[in-house]
Amino acid sequence: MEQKKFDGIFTALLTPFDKNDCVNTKALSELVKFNLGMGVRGFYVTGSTGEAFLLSTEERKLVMETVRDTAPDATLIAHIGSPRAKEALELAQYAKELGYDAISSVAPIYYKYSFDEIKNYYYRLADTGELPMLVYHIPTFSGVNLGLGEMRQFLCDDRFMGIKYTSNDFFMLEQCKSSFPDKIVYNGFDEMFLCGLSMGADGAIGSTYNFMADKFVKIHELFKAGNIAEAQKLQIKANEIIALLCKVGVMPAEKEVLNLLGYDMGDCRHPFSPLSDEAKKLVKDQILPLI
Ligand code: MN9
Repeated sequence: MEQKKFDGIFTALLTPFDKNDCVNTKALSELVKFNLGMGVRGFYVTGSTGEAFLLSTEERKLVMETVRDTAPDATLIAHIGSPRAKEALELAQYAKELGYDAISSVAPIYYKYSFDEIKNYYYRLADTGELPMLVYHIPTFSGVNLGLGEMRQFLCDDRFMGIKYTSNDFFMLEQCKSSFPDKIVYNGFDEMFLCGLSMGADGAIGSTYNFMADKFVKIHELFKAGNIAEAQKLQIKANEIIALLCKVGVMPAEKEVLNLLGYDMGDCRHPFSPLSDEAKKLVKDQILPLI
C-alpha cells in the first residue's frame, strides 16, 4: 500500500440537499472543488458527516459517483457501513467498480453482536470490496467499543489498512500505531488533531474540514516541521470555531457556514431540525468572522 497516498487531511464530506430534499450534486461538486483548493489529500465519502444513515442506497451511490467524477485524482475512501449488511456489501462492490482507493465501515450497529460476528461483517466486506479496509472506530456513536486486543486482530490482517479513530483515548491510538507502524491511523476528532498527531496519527478525517481544511493542512505541516508552538496556536483558533459549532449542533452549523460562504448545502435531513433564526444569527455573527 502506498503510505503517501493515504496520509494527510481528508474531508468527511457533508451531503448537500436541495429544496426538495434530494441530493444536490451540483453543490456537492462545488464543495469538493473548494476542498481540493484548500489542499486536502482526499475525501471520506458518505460517513457520519455525509448523513449516510439517512440516505437510500441509490443516494449513497449517487454521492460516491459524483465525488469520483469531480475528483478522480484525489484519494477516495467510501464509507459503506450499514446496519443492513446486504446494503454494505452492495456498496463495497460499487466502490470497487468506481475505482475508490479504500472502503471503510463503522461496526454493525443497533443489535449487540459478538466480536466474532463483527469480525465476520468486516471480513465479508473486505473480501467483497477487494479494497483496503479502514475500520471506523467511533464508540460514542456506534455503541461498539472495540478494545486494543480486538483492534489488533484487524490490524494484523493484510486486508485492513488501518483505523479512522474517533475517540479521545489517545493511549490506545498510540498503542495501535506503535504495534503496526505500517498501518494508517486517522485522527477523528478535529478539535484534538494535534493530540492525535503527537501520539502517532498519520493524518485526519473530519467534518469541520469541509470549510476550514486549510487550517488543518497547516497544523499538519507545522507539526511535521517540529513547530509545535505555531501548530498549537492554530489548533486553538480552530477550536474556538468548533466550540461554537458544538453549541449550535455540528453538522447543521457546518452546513449553515457553507450556505453563507455561497455553497448551496440546504439543511440536514429530518429528523435533524432546520436551524432556528437564533442559531443562524449565531453562525453569521460569531462563527463566520472567525473563519
Ligand atoms: O468525522 C467527525 N465526527 C463526527 C468526524 O461527526 C461524530 C468530527 O469531525 C467531528 O464532527 C468534529 C466535531 O466534534 O470533531
